[in-house]
Amino acid sequence: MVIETEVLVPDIGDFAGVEVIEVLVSPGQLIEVEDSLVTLESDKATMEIPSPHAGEVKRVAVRVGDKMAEGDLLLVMEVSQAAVEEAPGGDVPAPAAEEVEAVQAPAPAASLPEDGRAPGEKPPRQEPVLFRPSDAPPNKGHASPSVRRFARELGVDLLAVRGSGPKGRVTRGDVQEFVKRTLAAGSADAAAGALRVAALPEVDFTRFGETEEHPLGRIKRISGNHLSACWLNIPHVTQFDEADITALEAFRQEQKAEAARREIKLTFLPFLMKACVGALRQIPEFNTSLSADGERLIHKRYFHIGVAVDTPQGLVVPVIRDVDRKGIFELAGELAEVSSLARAGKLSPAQLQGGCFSISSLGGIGGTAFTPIVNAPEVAILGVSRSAMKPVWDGAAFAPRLMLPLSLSYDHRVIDGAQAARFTTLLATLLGDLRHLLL
Ligand code: CAO
Repeated sequence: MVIETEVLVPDIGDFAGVEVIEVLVSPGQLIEVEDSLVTLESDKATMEIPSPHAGEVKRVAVRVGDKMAEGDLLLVMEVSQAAVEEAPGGDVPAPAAEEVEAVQAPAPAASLPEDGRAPGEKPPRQEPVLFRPSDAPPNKGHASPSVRRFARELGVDLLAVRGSGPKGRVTRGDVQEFVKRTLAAGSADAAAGALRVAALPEVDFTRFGETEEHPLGRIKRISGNHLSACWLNIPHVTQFDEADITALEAFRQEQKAEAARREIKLTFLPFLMKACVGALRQIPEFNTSLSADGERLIHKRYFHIGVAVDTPQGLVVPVIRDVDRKGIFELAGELAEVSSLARAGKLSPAQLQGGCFSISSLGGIGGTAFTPIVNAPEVAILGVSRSAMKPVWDGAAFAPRLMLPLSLSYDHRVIDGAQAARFTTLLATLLGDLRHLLL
């Protein structure tokens, strides 16, 4: 037989005027024993009032913001008489359909800790947090136990959810909305093939002292985006080595007079470009690009080398074409021309495209090694630092040798570590004795 019964606020300890912060059921809803009906919050604790019966909610007698005490009416339910008889502390109501029996809900786990545990109850198993965007607003993560449980089930970090309830409290709807938004953003990112990366927090530097703001230049903004994309998309490894360029440097010095006659400044870079082409020929994996879907490797039959140029506006990488077909003086002349065009901001888009492999030389400035970022869609880049005279063991004695530090960064999806070590070893051999280029 079905009867109506009242559910009252049970013994909630020495609290009166405890605020209703959530009503978790509505008329017509079918609920089970122990389902949470409302959430009450005192100064010290948040507690949920569980249902003493299974049945249908007929009328809800409270609203958010009401102040409650033990014995106050929460709601009226329609339940089976047998269920009421079995309820703890429940009187047997009269069988009249209209008759309403007051049944106290079982006492809630009084003074629940903020995470919704009953005193003495083991902490809940921590579900992995799946949704925690870095750009989440600062939030204290206040929420009722049922919302906490709900968030835990979905793997949502409450600190990341903006609360729309009173005093910024996170409601069940907030969690649902958050998951919806996160999934939508995630699928948009996935469609765009993007990674979700933590954004850095905005800092008010004026708190620490006087500051001045300048907008980032166009080149810095463009190259910044490109560098970030390369750095995030490519699994980088950097192989370090040293090349003995004692003989090469002597040769360069010998050629300086001829270069001057041609009104060319002969630096070390054209030799390096030639040596790189020699290595690209012998280890062709370095002269490739990975297709956008990552399924195919495109081998190039041409040798265009990008050279990083430091300009007042920022880094640019003009490309010198067909390095394999040009002589050292021609390359030196072209290098001087593109670097001065770059510094004047006058390079054409065509001069910035089509590179197979890049060189970033900081040797004129200093340093012993660095880890350059692969300039996609290329698969490797050579960093060069300042050469230095070092004692090198020749098998019998230490000899003073001019050693050039090499830092080769490569895309590990395309190139294995062994190939990279072979490449720098080969490069060192070629730079050690340019006659090897003829072989
Ligand atoms: N070790 C020792 N000395 C070196 C050297 C090295 N590895 N590389 C260059 N030098 C010397 C040159 O020989 C030259 O000396 P001399 O006048 O006595 O011959 C002097 O340093 C200056 O060279 P340079 O820098 O004018 O010329 P370059 O051909 O070596 O380089 C260019 C040209 C355009 C690459 C360079 O000017 C430049 O812009 N470098 C910076 C690149 C950069 O910013 N890379 C970082 C990018 S972020 O990854």
